[in-house]
Amino acid sequence: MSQEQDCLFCGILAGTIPSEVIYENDDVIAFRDVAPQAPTHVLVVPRRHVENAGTLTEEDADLVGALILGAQRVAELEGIENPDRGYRLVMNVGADAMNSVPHLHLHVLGGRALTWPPG
Ligand code: DGP
Repeated sequence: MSQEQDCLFCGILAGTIPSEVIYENDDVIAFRDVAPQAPTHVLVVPRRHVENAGTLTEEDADLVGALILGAQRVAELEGIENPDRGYRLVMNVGADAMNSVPHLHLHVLGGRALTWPPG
């Protein structure tokens, strides 16, 4: 698993920066966002350092699947998987999207009715 020096989420993955981990497997880790925007706000993060969705290549297709399946698992664990209610998955890419941490992550937001557009 690649680690980048000075990467916040690589630090969380290495255990040197604390976080509230709610799920992990060989490919991804999921922990609560430090500034939650909804009752459930969890970040699903690949163990391998990738900058963002804009830098993914065809070789990363399995990794993208692992992120989505990780998000499904998070939804189940958080009790927000009910398809009549649902939840939101978000990936921010770059400055215009206010992407603040340059290590790929999928936001899982739910537990209340969310507005659209987000702002
Ligand atoms: P983005 O804007 O998509 O790059 O989202 C980055 C998210 O990371 C943001 O919602 C806040 C969260 N975050 C930033 N620093 C920390 C931290 O140290 N711990 C945790 N758990 N989350 C963090």
